[in-house]
Formats: sequence, structure tokens, C-alpha cells
Amino acid sequence: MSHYRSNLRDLQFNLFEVLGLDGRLGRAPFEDIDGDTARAILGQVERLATGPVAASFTDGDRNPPVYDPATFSVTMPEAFRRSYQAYMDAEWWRLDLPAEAGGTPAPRSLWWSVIELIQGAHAPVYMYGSGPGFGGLLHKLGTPEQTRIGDLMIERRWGASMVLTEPDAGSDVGSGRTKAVRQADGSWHIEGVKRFITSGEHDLAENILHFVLARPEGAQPGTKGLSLFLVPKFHFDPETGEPGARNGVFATNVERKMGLKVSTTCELTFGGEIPAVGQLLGEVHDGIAQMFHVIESARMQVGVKAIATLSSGYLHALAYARTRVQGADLARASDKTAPRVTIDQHPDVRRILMLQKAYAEGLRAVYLYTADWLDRDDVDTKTAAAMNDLLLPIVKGVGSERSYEQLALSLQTFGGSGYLQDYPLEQYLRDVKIDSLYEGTTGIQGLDFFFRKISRDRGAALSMLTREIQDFLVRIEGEGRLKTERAKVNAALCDVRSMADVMLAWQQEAREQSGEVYRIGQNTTRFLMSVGDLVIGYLLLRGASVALAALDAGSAESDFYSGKVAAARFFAATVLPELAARLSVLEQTDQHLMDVPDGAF
Ligand code: ST9
Ligand code: FAD
Repeated sequence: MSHYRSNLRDLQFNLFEVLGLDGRLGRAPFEDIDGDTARAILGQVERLATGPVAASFTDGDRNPPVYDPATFSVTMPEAFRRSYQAYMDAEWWRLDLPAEAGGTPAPRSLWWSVIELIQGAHAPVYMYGSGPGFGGLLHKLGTPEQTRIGDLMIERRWGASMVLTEPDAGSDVGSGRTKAVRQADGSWHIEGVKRFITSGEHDLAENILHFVLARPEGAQPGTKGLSLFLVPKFHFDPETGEPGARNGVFATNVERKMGLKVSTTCELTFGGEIPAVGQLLGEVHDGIAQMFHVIESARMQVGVKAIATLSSGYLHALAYARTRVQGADLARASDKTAPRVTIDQHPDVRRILMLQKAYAEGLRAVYLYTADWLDRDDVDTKTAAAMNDLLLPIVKGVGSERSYEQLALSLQTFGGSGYLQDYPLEQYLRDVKIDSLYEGTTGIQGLDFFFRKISRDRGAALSMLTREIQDFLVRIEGEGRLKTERAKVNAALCDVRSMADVMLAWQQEAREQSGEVYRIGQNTTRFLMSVGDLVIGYLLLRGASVALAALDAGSAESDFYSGKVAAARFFAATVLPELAARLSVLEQTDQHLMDVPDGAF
């Protein structure tokens, strides 16, 4: 039986009933996809995901790739190879490619729904399979010759990797020392050691194209001095793509990790006896901005990965709680002859189940809402991009943190059995921990959220978001059944606005006294998590109002729709009030923490 418990119904609910995707399909720019096609795609991808893609999930953990230091090569496990092949052969990745690269452009919300299903089943399948996506990027950023390389990547299904991190340059990418030396023929030789490179080596594809940040000799320090180079594992015929001699980039180590074991995490050494020959992307020195095209996509991917895993974890916990009999109903606890009940009848278990449901479904709504901004035709593209940018650290940062935290509750629901390898929960937790670390830690997401997405933007996108929430609250004013929840979301909205105002005021003060910025720095993660909870609360409430309408219309799916209302109520009642306390903590932030002597920690 598949480990993966998908939630197609909830995806359909968000896409078609809340976001109104049908209205955008079947016409430009999505002429090739109408509502029926979109539904059929989701159904087919779900079968692929729960079947062949999920099939190697456990095997990949227990029999990870084998690294041979003598040949610097990696042999992938056969079971994983089959899952990977099934995904590549189904070619759903074409939904992410521009038409000129052989793609079928799809709404972003539909694309990320597809990727939720694949990643929930087995995330590394998507990660190793992202080569065509990188090929599509060459269409956007490459020279005409590099566009051709992009086509080769797609046709021949090459692998790809994003290569930023070095031993002394993790969060601080600008400290990278890998250098690029220009050659007389216009090519570049890359020299240095990169660390932690996902899919840096494997034998799933005939070639791997590494997208490498390196500093040309004499370039300025920091991220702005980095350029992006394309460095293939094998040199290749530029017309046919036929691989030739080995290029000088080798996996000199593969890490042993807590989870996500089937995904190779490589030390890559560039240069040495054989030069690592690369070419400059787009013939422009704009590496960090170019790499952020990849990073933005990967941050979304990482958030969706975590959320997909939480959703499956919750559904496992729910199924277990419905069958595990333990203890009597609390109201009859003193009666030793009272019948034993399934654990889903205990208030404490119901509490953690509903919390998991609210976060799993709320976070799904968040990533779909984020993607949907790029599909909307009622706003200009600049605004849409700014809203997507604003929400991205929430999908990545909040999605990964809450999913890890809530998956611990999914495991807890199983009692001691959750700790065993008989169930996938322990692997889910191990596999999901990485999501708050790579692609920018949560700390970095918090800084990005406040300083870049809010302060630098003078709060414009945040105001647009809060206005949208406010407008929705006005629209449902007449819905008496959601009166309490509406008030709680409104209170959370006021709390978040106050947090932003306080932090922006500190930033003004920091212009005079630079140390004031420490008060902001102590709160960026708190603020990110709080805005995340607000957006979850808002979207759950939006879902609840749609659900009430469906119930009023006499829908046969009364359990499903009642569940949407229940999750919104529970979240508004038990999570959103915490924002008031967080605001109070934030307002009272002083410099004591920064003044504690380092030795006193
Ligand atoms: C990693 C990979 O961890 C893990 C999983 C891999 C899975 C692979 C699967 C692949 C999936 C993807 C496939 C996609 C295919 C392609 C599709 C394409 C459509 N937004 O603030 P400044 C830029 S990889 C946009 O001064 P510092 C911007 O150009 C390792 N751009 O930064 C800016 O200039 P300007 C991940 C941004 O202080 C410039 O950077 N590592 C953004 O110099 C400088 O900005 C990390 O993520 C943004 N949010 O450097 C590192 N931010 O201002 C984390 C910056 O003029 N560290 N730019 O516009 C950071 O992010 C740091 O904040 C820092 C700081 C490095 C940016
Ligand atoms: P550090 O930067 O040393 O951070 C340590 C701690 O300090 C963190 O909690 C962090 O939040 C905090 N911190 C650091 N700087 C600041 C700051 N300025 N303000 C506040 N807090 C701060 N990289 C690639 O290039 N390509 C890949 O494909 C890739 N895949 C990976 C796969 C795995 C399994 C792993 C573990 C890592 C991968 N990475 C990859 C690297 C990953 O992106 C980095 O590990 C990550 O960006 C953090 O860098 P670091 O590990 O050096 O931690």
C-alpha cells in the first residue's frame, strides 16, 4: 500500500471553489487547458504519485545512493530509478516550460498542485527531475546558443544542480571564494570547492549541467561580484548533445544525513588536474540576480514539499486515531466498566488532530494563493510579482517550520507506534527537517520578509495584502455564522499591522542609532510566523464561507464542508489569539538580550 495519502479533494476545493480557476482556463494564455483537462491532469498525477512515484519512498531511505570515492561516482538505488523514470516519462514537467521550449504553459496554481502530489509521494523524484525546468530557464536568460543547450537539456533529460554554497559561504553567499578565470577562447575555468550540492552527482541522466556562482578574477566582493556559469559534467556536442570527455567537476564527497537520504548532497570540487570549463550565462555578469530565478522557484518547491508531507502525515494520524482503541470516554472515566473508545474521541487527541488539519489545509491554501497571484488578470504584472514575492518567505519559512512542528503531533497521535519504522511518520519528520534549513534558513526568510519585502517596498505589498483581508471581512459582514471568527481574524490583522508599524518605526530610529536595528532582528522570525498565521486564518475563513454556501445549497459532501468550517473556527479560536501576546512581546523588546555577556549564555 502507498505510504502517500494525498488530498485531491482539498486541492480541487482550493483551485476551483475558492480561487475560481475555471474562469482563467480555456483562454489565453492557457488555451490548451480547460477545466476538465485540469481536473483530469490532477487525477492522473495523483495516480502516478500514489503509485510508482511513492513506491520507492521507504527503499530510498533504507538503501541510499552508494558513493564510490575512487571514481567520484554515485550509483542510485534501482527502486528509486523506477520512480524517477515514471515521473520523467509521464512528462508533466512540461506544464512548467514555456511553449517555445516544448511546454504547455499552465496556471501556476495548477503547476504547484501537481508538484504537491509528486513531492508528497517522493520529493527527490521532483528534485532530480528538475533538469527540464533549468532548460526552460536557459530560454529566458541564455544566449541563442544557450537556448539550444536548454533544448538539449529538455530533449535528453539532463540533470541539473544549483551551486552556491561553500564551507565559509552558507547564508552569506557573497563570501564565496570559488573563482572564475577567463580563457582566450571566451570560456571560463572554475576553481574552488562547493559544499552541500543537491543532485550534484548521480547516474540517473547522461549529463548534469551545474549552474555555478563564481567570482571572476578582479570582480567586486559580495554577492554582486558573483557571476553564473554553466558547467557540464561531460563536455557535449553542441548540436546533438552527445556527451564527450569528462569535464573537471567531481563529487569529492557525498554527505550522510538525518533524512532525505536518497537525495545526494555533494561536495563538488571544480578544477585541478582537469580544468572545470564553463560558460557565462547570458554573457552578462549578473549572477546573483540570475540565480534568484532558480532560488525563487526552489523556495516555493521547498515550502510545498513540507506542506505536502504534513498533509500526508495528518491523514495517517487521522486514520490511526479512528481505529486505535484506548481508554474510556473522558466523561465516563471514573466508570471502570465503561466501554473503551477509539482515541479520536479523546478531547486532547481531537485537539491535535484539528490543529494538524488546520495547518495542513491552511498552508495548502497559502501556497495556492501565493501561486495564484501570478495567474491573476485583475492586477498588473508588477503588483502580482510583488505579492508573490511577499508571500514566498511565508510559503517557505512558515510552511517548513509549521510542517515540522505539526508532523511531530502527527507522530504523537500514534503513541509509541509512531516512533517505529512500521509507519512513515518517523521518516516524514526526518525528511522534512531539511526544509527549514536549505534554500535560506528560517532566520534568513525572516530577514528577507521584513527588510526586502516590506521595508524596502515601503510596505506597499503588505498593505495590499491587509487590504485584501479587510475587504473580505467586509464582504462576509452579513454572515452571522462566522461572526466570531471574523472578529478574531480582524484582531489578528490589527496585531500584525501594529507589529509592522513598530518595526518600521525602529528602522527609522536606526538611521540615527544603528543599534536600534537589533530590536528588529530579535523579531523578524516572530513577525514572519505571525503574518503566516494571519494569512492562514484568513484563507481558512475564506474557505469556510465557501463551504457554508455549499452546505446551504444542500451539498452531499456535508462532512467535507463541515470540516472546512470546523478548521477555520478552531484556528481562529485557538491560534489567532496568540498574536496579541506576540505583539506585546514585540513591543516590549529592549536591548537586554544583546547586552548579555557572551560568556553568560
Ligand atoms: C539550496 C538548494 O539550498 C536546496 C534544494 C535544492 C533542490 C533543487 C531542486 C531545484 C528546483 C528548482 C528548479 C527550478 C528551475 C528553474 C526555474 C526558473 C523559473 N528575491 O539583499 P542583498 C538578489 S541552494 C530576489 O544585498 P546580500 C538581488 O539580485 C542554496 N532576489 O543580499 C539582490 O540585488 P538587488 C540556497 C533577491 O546581503 C542581490 O541578491 N542559499 C532576493 O548580498 C543582493 O541582495 C540561499 O538561499 C530575493 N528574495 O546576500 C542563501 N534576495 O537588491 C540564503 C536577494 O539590487 N541567503 N536577491 O535587487 C540569502 O538569501 C541572503 O539573504 C543573501 C544575502 C545571500 C541574498
Ligand atoms: P549558516 O549560514 O552557518 O547558518 C547557521 C545559523 O545561523 C542558522 O540558524 C542561520 O539562520 C543563522 N544565521 C546565519 N546568518 C545569519 C544572519 N545574517 N542573521 C541571522 N541569522 C543568521 N546549497 C547549494 O548551493 N545548493 C544545493 O543544492 C544545496 N542543497 C543542500 C542540501 C542539504 C541537505 C543541505 C543540508 C544544504 C544544502 N545547501 C545547498 C546549502 C544550504 O542552502 C545551506 O546549508 C543554508 O543556506 C544555510 O547555510 P549554512 O548551513 O552554512 O548555515
